[in-house]
Amino acid sequence: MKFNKICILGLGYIGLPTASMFATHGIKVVGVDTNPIIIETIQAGRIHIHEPGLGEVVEAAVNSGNLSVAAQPEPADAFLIAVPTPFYEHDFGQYDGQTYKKADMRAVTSATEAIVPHLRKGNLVVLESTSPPRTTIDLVVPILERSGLKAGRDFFVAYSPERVLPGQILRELIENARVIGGIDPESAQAGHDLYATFVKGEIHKTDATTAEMVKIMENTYRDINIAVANEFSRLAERFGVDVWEAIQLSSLHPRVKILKPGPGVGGHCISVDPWFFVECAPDLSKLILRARQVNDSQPEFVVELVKKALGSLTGKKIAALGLAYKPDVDDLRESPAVEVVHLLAKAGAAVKAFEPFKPEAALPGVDAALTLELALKDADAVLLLVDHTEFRQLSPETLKTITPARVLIDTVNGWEGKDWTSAGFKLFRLGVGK
Ligand code: SAJ
Repeated sequence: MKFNKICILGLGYIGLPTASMFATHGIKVVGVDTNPIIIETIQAGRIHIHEPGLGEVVEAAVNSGNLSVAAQPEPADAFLIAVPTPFYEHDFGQYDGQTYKKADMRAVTSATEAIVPHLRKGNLVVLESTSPPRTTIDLVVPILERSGLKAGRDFFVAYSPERVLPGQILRELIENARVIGGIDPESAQAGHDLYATFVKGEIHKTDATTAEMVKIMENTYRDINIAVANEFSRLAERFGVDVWEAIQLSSLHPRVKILKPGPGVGGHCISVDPWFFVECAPDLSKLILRARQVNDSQPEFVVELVKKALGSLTGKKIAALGLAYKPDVDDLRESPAVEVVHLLAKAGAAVKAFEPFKPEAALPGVDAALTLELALKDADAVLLLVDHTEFRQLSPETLKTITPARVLIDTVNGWEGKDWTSAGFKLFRLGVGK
């Protein structure tokens, strides 16, 4: 199948890079977003997210004349839906005495509805947003059929999960293997033909529900593996062991690769997607639920560590370094670092946070400093929450000159291996009971 024009709904971390990829590979792309600020920003040749190399690609796409942006979709050969699927903040499910989070599918629903008036015979519609199993056939197809056309007979529908890692999106979009699940084999083939425009990795065809499940399985697998690492950090403290050393030694085994403990699991993927299984089949997802609970409670474990390091939290001035959900990104969504800051403040500490990738971020309940120096200037303790390169590279000598604090708490093993003691610091590390 040949595609001359496509419409991409949702210009976030996935939609915008994907739109630019198609546009720089010769396809006319209309990028659609409901947020007028995003539309204005891209029209002005700028971007609203931090992702290495993305600014240049978007600029090239806009300059080529192939990428335009709009508030509403318009007729096209294919429509791609890449809108967020978060969970509800205040609406929970209950199963067997346990609380679980529920997917908020309103953005997928309204993006699909917006396509209906423009849907024509022979079109392809692809859902990319991570979604609970069966969303494509149970939610998307019935909405599209309100057009009077029949899915499978008059138009193609597929699900294709994005699997790119924030920080490496552009490379992974091209190189990663891609899974395309069609509601029938013809739809899978149409999806294959679309992505073959720029994907260099293998493209595997399957059915839509398998493709949905593949995506959630990948992130659930990672979540469970991080949960066990976090549980190991708690056990190591109890047993007087350095978890980082124990992980390194365990990972010498040819079939063992333990992930890293830390302040918890954040972002809009791994901390969200496993809930889609729990919500749809709580009776069958008990390990998955438990792993979510372990990772979600890790910020409390960090607060206990800070309390141990400082004796008490009341009135203590703590400089919290990093608010992003992981190193060297500007994304603060579902960030465990933010949760730690909230919990410390609730426990009576005076926390000044600094996030180098978004110093001006205004988050409720977070007192953010505009510079590292301002965060550190009269601190009692320094708490390393994100392993940003900029923080890892701080030397004891430099830190000594910009803060009076002599207590350091490292939750990400970013400061191991430096001689903090000679510089007069006392270093507490997460998962270290020695
Ligand atoms: N984390 C740990 N320990 C680790 C690894 C990660 O605590 O050893 C934490 C991070 O600090 C962060 C969270 O987990 O808070 C998630 O970070 P991540 O780098 O593991 O993953 P994401 O959320 O940035 O991207 C994931 C990726 N999925 C997998 O690796 C299976 C990516 O390929 C997906 O495309 C993305 O989710 C997504 O969009 O679903």
